[in-house]
Amino acid sequence: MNSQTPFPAGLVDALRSCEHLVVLTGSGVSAESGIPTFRQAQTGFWARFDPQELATPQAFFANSRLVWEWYEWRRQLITDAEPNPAHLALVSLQQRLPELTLITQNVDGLHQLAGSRGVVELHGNIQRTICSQERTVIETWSETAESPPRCPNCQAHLRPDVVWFGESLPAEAIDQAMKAANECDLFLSIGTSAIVHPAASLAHIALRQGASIAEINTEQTPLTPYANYTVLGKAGVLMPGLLDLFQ
Ligand code: BJW
Repeated sequence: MNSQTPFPAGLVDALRSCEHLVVLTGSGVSAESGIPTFRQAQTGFWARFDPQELATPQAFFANSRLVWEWYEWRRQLITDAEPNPAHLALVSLQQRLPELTLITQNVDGLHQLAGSRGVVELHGNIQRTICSQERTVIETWSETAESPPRCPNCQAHLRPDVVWFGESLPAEAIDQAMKAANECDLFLSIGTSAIVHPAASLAHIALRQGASIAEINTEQTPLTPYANYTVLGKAGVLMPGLLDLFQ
């Protein structure tokens, strides 16, 4: 451990010498932008619902209005949010390390807003809307008193273009993510509870092919016992500090 910083010297060396870095982010990376993490207690009216029970096709089928309105509420929080120092540090890291693959489970688009390139979105994007039947992206629709609104082509309900439990991830995104995990020499997991698969399996793919694993989180996770380096703390504080050491 370097006495001046929370970062183990080995992590800084691994970052300096790595040829292909994979970064996997979860909702903790956006916490300091004011967006509640997925499993953190929601606020106000939404505090009474379990997010894990709302983010399912079954919930949408049973109560599409409730699920749509939950996403409307979250979409508004995200629209009002700005990238934080962790998002910005990842942009700078990519400028210094072009062989960086940024994979995110987040649906908030804040990495792209910060300026990260080639972001692999595993769980979709809350700002896109699709037809729940045809699965095509719908740009405009008539606002009526009905919620959710209807697809202008087939009248089915519209839904957010996100991946719910039990649904497949976008094939291109998961293929890209698995390829990167198979080829990287350092895998950095930031702000994810590491419990949702297949995203959580990516670090294990990297581990099996010989990559080092590093983790930044405010808490230990199921990945911690496998990680070569774990740094506990807030991503928005730690990531700029890590970047400073990587000059
Ligand atoms: C900070 C911080 C700060 C806070 N700084 N850190 C294998 C084993 C077991 C189960 C399965 C398996 N394979 C598939 C499954 C089933 C299922 C699954 O994984 N279930 C688990 C719950 C066990 N997976 C699926 O269904 C996936 N589909 C699939 O695999 O298809 C094939 C298949 C189907 C059926 C059966 C088998 C196979 C789809 C998963 C889709 C996940 N979708 C969601 C919702 C997206 C839309 C939305 O946002 O509403 O994605 S669920 C939710 O979890 C969301 C997140 O992206 C994802 C991960 O959550 P995340 O980001 O880690 O958030 P939190 O809140 O959990 O953690 C935040 C972390 O940040 C914490 O650790 C904090 O400590 C930390 N933190 N502040 C740093 N400032």
